[in-house]
Amino acid sequence: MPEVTKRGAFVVIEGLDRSGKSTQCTLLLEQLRSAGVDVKLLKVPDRTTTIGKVIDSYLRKESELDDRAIHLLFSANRWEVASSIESSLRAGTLILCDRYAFSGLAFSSAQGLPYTWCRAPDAGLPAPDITLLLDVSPEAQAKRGGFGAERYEQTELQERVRAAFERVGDEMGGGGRWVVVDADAEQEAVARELWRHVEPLAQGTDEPLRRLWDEEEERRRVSELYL
Ligand code: Z5A
Ligand code: MG
Repeated sequence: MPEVTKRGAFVVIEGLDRSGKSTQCTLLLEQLRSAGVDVKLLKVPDRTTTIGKVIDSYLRKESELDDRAIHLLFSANRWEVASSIESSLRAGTLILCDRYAFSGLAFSSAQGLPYTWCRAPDAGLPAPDITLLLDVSPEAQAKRGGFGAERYEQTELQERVRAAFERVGDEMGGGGRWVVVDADAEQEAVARELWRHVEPLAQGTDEPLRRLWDEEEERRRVSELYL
């Protein structure tokens, strides 16, 4: 009998600005490493690639771009790492990702782009085994220091992004693949809650690697054909 080996799990941390994603990713990385887990931390946008540099300049308001053009660049920035995510997972490495396609969907749809249009370029990307959404209230967000000078760092837009994340969560449904975590809590409490969800995946998973939004698209296509 061939030996059955598990693939690494794909864990995504999502949330609004200043919800503590990067802080929690660093804590999770340390905790996973001390548990002997082979883990790689990614962050999107990755501002170091050629596409990432264009995104960085746009976010820092050094250049202007059409809303659809920047959305597609954010997506392309994820496709740049898609095959390496997949090969790392197959090699047994746990991938921890600071933001992912859900940020693209939430931020662009909150700015008025059609929801299904926003989702389309990311369909087919490796799907996370679990997405932990750090839900921060506007009050707690405001206490975490003033917004920086970057684009999107405005209260009214953040409120629309929060509503858009709720829609994404509803669409992702139950089944434990989308988990909302109270990010108003103290850092240590948030870290404990994240660990409770990540620990069961730390040693890998037998689940096949899914593709983002493909199954749903397929169901819709079939129902359109036959109904
Ligand atoms: N964007 C997009 O439009 N489309 C896309 O497809 C993608 C992104 C992927 C830049 O993202 C922008 O790109 C972002 C979305 C958009 N715009 N906004 N808004 P980014 O990921 O590069 O942004 P960032 O610079 O890393 O900021 P951030 O991710 O929003 O922050 P964070 O990582 O969530 O928070 P933090 O750096 O961990 O913590 C913030 C502060 O709060 C810090 O002082 C901590 O010490 C403090 N903190 C953290 N946790 C706590 C708790 N629990 N209590 C109290 N204080 C805390
Ligand atoms: Mg961050």
